[in-house]
Amino acid sequence: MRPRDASGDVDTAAWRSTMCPYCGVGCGLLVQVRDGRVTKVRGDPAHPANLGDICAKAVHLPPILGTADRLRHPQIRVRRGAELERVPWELALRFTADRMREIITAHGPDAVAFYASGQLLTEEYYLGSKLARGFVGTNNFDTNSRLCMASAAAGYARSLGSDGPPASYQDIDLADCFLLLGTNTADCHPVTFKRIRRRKLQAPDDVTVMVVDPRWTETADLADLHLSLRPGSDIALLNAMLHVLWREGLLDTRFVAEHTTGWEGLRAVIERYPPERGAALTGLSREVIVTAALRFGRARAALSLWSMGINQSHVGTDKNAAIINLHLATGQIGRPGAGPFSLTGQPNAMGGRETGGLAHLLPGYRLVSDAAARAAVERHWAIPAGRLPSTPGRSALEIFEGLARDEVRAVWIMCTNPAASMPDLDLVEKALRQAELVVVQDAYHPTETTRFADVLLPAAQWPEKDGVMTNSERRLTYLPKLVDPPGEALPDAVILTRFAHEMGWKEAFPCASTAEIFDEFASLTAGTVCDYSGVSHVRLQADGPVQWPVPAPDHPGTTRLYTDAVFPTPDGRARFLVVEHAEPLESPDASFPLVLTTGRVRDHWHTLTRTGKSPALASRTPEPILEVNLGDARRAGIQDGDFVEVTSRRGKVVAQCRVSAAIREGTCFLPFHWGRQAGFYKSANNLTLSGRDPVSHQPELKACAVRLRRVAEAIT
Ligand SMILES: Nc1nc2c(c(=O)[nH]1)N[C@H]1C(S)=C(S)[C@@H](COP(=O)(O)OP(=O)(O)OC[C@H]3O[C@@H](n4cnc5c(=O)[nH]c(N)nc54)[C@H](O)[C@@H]3O)O[C@H]1N2
Ligand SMILES: Nc1nc2c(c(=O)[nH]1)N[C@H]1C(S)=C(S)[C@@H](COP(=O)(O)OP(=O)(O)OC[C@H]3O[C@@H](n4cnc5c(=O)[nH]c(N)nc54)[C@H](O)[C@@H]3O)O[C@H]1N2
Ligand code: SF4
Ligand SMILES: [Mo]
Repeated sequence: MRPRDASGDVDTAAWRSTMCPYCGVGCGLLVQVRDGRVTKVRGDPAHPANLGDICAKAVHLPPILGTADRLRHPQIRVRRGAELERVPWELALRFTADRMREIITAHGPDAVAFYASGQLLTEEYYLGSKLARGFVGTNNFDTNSRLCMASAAAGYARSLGSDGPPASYQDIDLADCFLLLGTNTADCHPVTFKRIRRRKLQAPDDVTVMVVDPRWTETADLADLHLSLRPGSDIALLNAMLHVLWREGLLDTRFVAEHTTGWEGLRAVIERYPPERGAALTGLSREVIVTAALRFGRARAALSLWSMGINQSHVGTDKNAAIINLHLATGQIGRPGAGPFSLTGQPNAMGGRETGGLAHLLPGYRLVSDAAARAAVERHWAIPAGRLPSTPGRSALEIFEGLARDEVRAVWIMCTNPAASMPDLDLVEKALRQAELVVVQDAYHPTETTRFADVLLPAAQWPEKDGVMTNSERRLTYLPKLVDPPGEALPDAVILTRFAHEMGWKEAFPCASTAEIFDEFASLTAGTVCDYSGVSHVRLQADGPVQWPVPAPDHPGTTRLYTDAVFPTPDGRARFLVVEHAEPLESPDASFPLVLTTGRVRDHWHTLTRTGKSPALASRTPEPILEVNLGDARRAGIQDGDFVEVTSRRGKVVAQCRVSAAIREGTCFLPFHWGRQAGFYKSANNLTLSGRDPVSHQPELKACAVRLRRVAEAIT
C-alpha cells in the first residue's frame, strides 16, 4: 500500500526504503525525496524491526541534513596556531599521508591511532580496520562502542563463548516477564518500548514488567515493579535474586547440569547473598527483591533487556555476567520469548563488533591474540604471514591518554565527537592539543572535536552514501544512497580508499563499489559465529533485511542463537561466572555527598550535531536539566527551578534543576548531550571520571561523586 500524506491523499512521490541512522533498534524507514532533498520520513511497515513504527528523532531528520554548518570542503592547518584553510582533496590526503609516514618512521606504527564510531556503515568500518591493522600495522583501531557496548560484548564472550545477542524483537511478543535493567527504553529505544507496552497491555495480568533504575523514568511508568536501587548495585540485586531462586528450588537443574559449567563455584558465592544482604547493598526492600526473583523464576519466558546503566560501570562486564547467570540458572535462553538481550546503542555498533571495531578484535569476532585467526585474515588480505600485530591495541581512553603522554602522536577521528562524549574532557582536550596530527572526518563543522583538527575531511552522511548496518537483533539492512552529499563531501569508504592510495596501497584497496567491499568482508565471516557469508547487497535489496548467522545464499537467517543449547565454548557449555558486588569507583563523602549519574533525554541524540539543529526537537529540551531528589535539595538549600552548580573532582557544570521524588535520594542526574560548544559549563563530561572496567575498558559514566550549590544565575 502506498503511504498517504496528512490529507489522506495517496502520495505520488517516490518513497524509498532504508534504515534509521540513529539508534540500535534499527527501524526501517520510508523516505520521500523531492528535488534531490529528503522531504519526509515514515516508518516502514515491511521492516521486521519496527513494523511501521517510528519515533520523533527520525521524523525530524529532514531539516538537519543540509544545514549551513555541513562540512563541504577539505581543510588543513599547515601548522599549529594557523587558521584552517580550504584545499583540494588531493592535497588534504597527500598532506595527511606525508605526516602519517613521518610519524610512523620516527615513532613506529603504534604512534598512530584511529578512533571510529558505531554510526559508520559496515563497509566503512571494515576498510578502517583493514587499513589500520593490516597496512599501517597497528591495532590502535578503537571506537566509541568502548563507551557504549564494550561491557556487553565482553560479557557475552566470557559467559557464552562469543559476542552476539541471542534473542530477537519477536521474543518481546512471546515473553511474560521483562527485566529491564539500566535502560530508559521509552526514551532511548522508543519503538522497542512500544512493543513491550503492547505486549503488557495485551495481557496485563500475565505479563510482568520490572524496571531496575535509580530514577523513575517513562520506562518505569510501565513497570509492575520499579526497583530504584543505589547506582552501581545491580550485581547485589541479581545475586540476591539468584539466591532466592536457588532457595526456592526454581532453578532449571537439568539445563544447569547438561549445558553449563561453574554452578557449584557460583553457588558458594550466591549463598552469601540472601535478600537481606541484597537489600542492605541496593537500598531496596527485602520484599521487593524476593518478589522480583519469584516473578522471574516463575515466568514461562523471561527476557532481560539492558543498556548503559549496566554497561557504563567499572564492573560493567560483571553486571553482564550476573544477568546471564540468572538466565543460565533458569534455562531462560535459546527459547521463544526468553534470553539475555542487550539493547545496542548506535545503529551499527553491532556491525562494528562484527568487522573488528574494537582494539582487540579482527573481522568475524576474531581475536588479535589468536594466531590462527591472524593467519586467516592475513591470507584474506594477501599480506605476509606474521604481519598482523598480536597484542590488543589501545582502547578509546588509552588512545587519548597516550596522546596526552606523547606515546601516541597522530589520531584519526571519524564519525564521533570525543571532545564532547568522553569522560573527563580536560584530559581529552589536552590530548588533542598536544597531538602532532589530528585528522577529523565529520559531516559538520564546527563541533567540539573539529575545532582541534589539523586536517578536516568532509564526510557524506545518511542517506548520501550506501552500505549495510546490523541492528540489536543481528538484523542486516541495506541503506541505499538517496541524495548527493553537499559540496565536496565524500562517503567515509571513499575517503579511506583514497588515503590508502596516497599511502601506496592501491592493490589492497581497489576503487571498489560498496557491494564489493561488503562481499570481501562477508566472505571473511564464513565459519565464524557471526557468519553472514550468504548475504550480499543484491540479496538484501531483493529480499529485505535478514538476521545472522546466514551461512549460505539460500539460508533464511536465524531468529535465535543457542536453540540447541550448544555454546561456542571449547566444551560447548555456557559458563557461570562468580561476580561480587563492588561500590562505584568514587563513593560519596563529606565533600562530594551525592552520586551523579548521566544519560539521555528523549528528543536529543548524543552531542547535538544533528538533533540540536531540528527546531522541533531542540525546542522540547533546549537546555540540560539536573534532576535532584527532594531531600537532597532541601539539605543543599535548593528549590525547583534554581540554577545549581554541580562540582566533581574534575570540573563544574551549571544547570537549572528539577526537584522531585522521581530520583533516588543521594543520586542526581544530568543529560550529557550538551558539549562545551553549547556552553562550557553545560557539559556533563566536565564532571565524569575516566576510571573503567578492567575487562571491557568501558568507563564508569554512570557514577561520580558531586556536590551541589545554588547559584544566582546561569554562567555560559
Ligand atoms: N533519545 C536518544 N536515544 C538514544 C540515544 C540518544 O542519545 N538519545 N543514544 C543511543 C545510544 S548510543 C545508547 S548507548 C542508548 C542508551 O540508552 P539507555 O541506556 O537507556 O540510556 P541512558 O540514559 O544512558 O541510561 C539508562 C538509565 O540507566 C540508569 N542508571 C544509571 N546508573 C544505573 C545503575 O547503576 N544501575 C541501573 N540499573 N541503572 C542505572 C539511568 O538512570 C538511566 O535512566 O540509547 C540510544 N538511543
Ligand atoms: N557522560 C556521558 N557520556 C557519554 C555517555 C553517557 O551516557 N554519559 N554515553 C556514551 C555513549 S553510549 C556513546 S555511544 C557516545 C556517543 O558519542 P559520540 O559518538 O561522540 O556522539 P555523536 O554526537 O553521535 O557523534 C557522531 C559524530 O559523527 C558525525 N557524523 C554523523 N554522520 C556521519 C557520517 O556518516 N560520517 C562521519 N564521518 N561523521 C558523521 C556527527 O556530526 C558527530 O560529530 O557518548 C558516550 N558519552
Ligand atoms: S527507535 Fe531508534 S531506530 Fe527507530 S526511529 Fe527511533 S531513533 Fe530511529
Ligand atoms: Mo551508545
